[in-house]
Amino acid sequence: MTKIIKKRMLLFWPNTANRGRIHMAIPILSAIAKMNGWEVKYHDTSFYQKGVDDATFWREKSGAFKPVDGKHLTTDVKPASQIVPDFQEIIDDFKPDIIGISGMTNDWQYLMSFFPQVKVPEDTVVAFGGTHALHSSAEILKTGLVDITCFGQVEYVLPKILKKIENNEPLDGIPGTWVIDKETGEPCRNCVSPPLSAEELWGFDPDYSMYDERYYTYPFDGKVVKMFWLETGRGCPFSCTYCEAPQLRNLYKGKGKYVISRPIENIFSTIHKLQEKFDIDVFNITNECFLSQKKSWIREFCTRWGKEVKKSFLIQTRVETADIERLDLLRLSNAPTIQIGQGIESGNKRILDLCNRKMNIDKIKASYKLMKERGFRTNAFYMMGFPTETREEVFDTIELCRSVNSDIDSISIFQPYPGLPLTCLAKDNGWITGDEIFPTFTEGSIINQPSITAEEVTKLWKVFLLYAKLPKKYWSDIKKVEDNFEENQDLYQKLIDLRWKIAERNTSAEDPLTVTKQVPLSSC
Ligand code: B12
Ligand code: SF4
Repeated sequence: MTKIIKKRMLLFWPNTANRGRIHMAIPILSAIAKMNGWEVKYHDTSFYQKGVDDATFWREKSGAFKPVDGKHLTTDVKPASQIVPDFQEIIDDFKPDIIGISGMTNDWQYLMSFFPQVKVPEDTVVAFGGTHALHSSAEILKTGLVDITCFGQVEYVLPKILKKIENNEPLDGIPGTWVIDKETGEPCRNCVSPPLSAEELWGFDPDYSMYDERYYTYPFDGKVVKMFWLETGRGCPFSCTYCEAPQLRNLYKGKGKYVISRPIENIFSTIHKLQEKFDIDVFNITNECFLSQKKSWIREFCTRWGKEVKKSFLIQTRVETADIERLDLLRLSNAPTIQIGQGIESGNKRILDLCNRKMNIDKIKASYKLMKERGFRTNAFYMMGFPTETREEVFDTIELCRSVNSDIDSISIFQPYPGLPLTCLAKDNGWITGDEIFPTFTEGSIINQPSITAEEVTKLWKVFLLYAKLPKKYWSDIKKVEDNFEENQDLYQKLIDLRWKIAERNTSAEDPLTVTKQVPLSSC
């Protein structure tokens, strides 16, 4: 019997964090479905107990984020045992024709801890998309729990999937997807979908109607602010060996442009609608390398921001793009605070080369000096626990972190995600099996290598910022905490408190959210 299609889509995000966040892809998927006449419902696991302290907790505890009074944390959290019954109830009540799930690798692994217990009706399509589908679609389909996966740009793919469901047609043959081949019973990859132009990708406003303030209340510089993630471009022109961005770009190699800036008009149309509803304080801009975009685009974006938005914003970029001319273009935005984050990753030349960073340590130092002189708030991203890395090399990174002295620092433990060049290095040497469950960047290492053990990396991560921020006379105390973390909690807390006292003395008393340090502008 032919199924009667009610055109209902349930979107689901197995969020591994113990807090809400605006997901970049969900509002896009929702808008596309609604534009195609579908009814949409959204559900996620943000407010269920995970049993694991999440990244925000650890970043506060380890001295990376200035502690705030806890108001940003959601207290109304349901027990983990409610995840399956709640999800089941939504499916039974809403009766979706399709369940669309988005996930990175961690999200997928978490999903597998409860999704097999959820009873999905035989005729409901389960679609999975997001980073994990890029390289692991065959494994995903082999679980028998997913009917179709999507890799690359969904803006082309989703309307085609929905149309096939409406017409009760089989889901095979859609570019940008994997399905199980009916004849062989094996996962089958279709060709990549044609790359879309900026106008096609952002030809509509994402749908944020599913979010309440729990999703955008965030700690920022010791305060609680309304922070919203905003996409202003997609793709990165660089090829670091620990990152998936090059894989996405290579997907479209020879077929068209993947590194692409969002049309300015569309960005501001979205911002104005967002401000009417949410009145955001800080925009966290998602663009892998903001200042690598064309100068004319940056100038127009910042000029309009200065006239129409005037709110604080955060960007990420690379050392080689943060030159005086581009930094001064940012000033056109009249933003109270502009935070610039750069991936530094390592203070050791061998490790930087292993990561294919093509970066010079003196230039990194000069770049942070320049950004500070010109009044920007800085964030520096470091990583540790790379394959072949030694303790001495991690200490080169600690020394660089001391001398860069960024306003905030994010230290992450390298995770060997599927398909990355550095993952192959670890696997080829037998330091991972490839079947491990991935911790977050703040939980621990899973690489069992001779140069530094996983346990040593995890212990050193917890005190990295103490080594980097405190005078060296405290290093023997820090080593005590490193060697026996559990039994030295009081000492740890004292050292963390001291870290913030020293930071206060080193920085100005000005409120970074309301005061912009005035710096002379060059000739832009
Ligand atoms: C921005 C970003 C973040 C932001 C997220 C901002 C936000 N509010 O969503 C922040 C900083 C919070 C973040 C956190 C993390 N991130 Co991150 N992040 C990125 C980044 C740079 C861009 C992702 C993005 O939003 N792109 C824009 C959206 C629109 O694109 P998209 O997600 O690819 O979705 C498209 C398609 O995949 C598809 N699609 C997506 N979902 C679905 C679902 C269905 C059903 C369908 C059909 C299609 C579909 O449609 C979308 C539109 O075309 C990527 C690198 C990259 N270039 O992808 C890393 C990346 C995704 N992050 C990564 C990781 C590991 C993390 C962390 C887990 C790190 C950690 N702390 O341990 C955390 C997650 C913490 C958590 N659980 O909340 C890894 C993932 C690796 C992997 N194999 O899983 C990446 C790839 C970076 C890397 N290391 O290479 N991240
Ligand atoms: S510059 Fe950043 S986004 Fe680009 S490849 Fe390197 S780590 Fe990934």
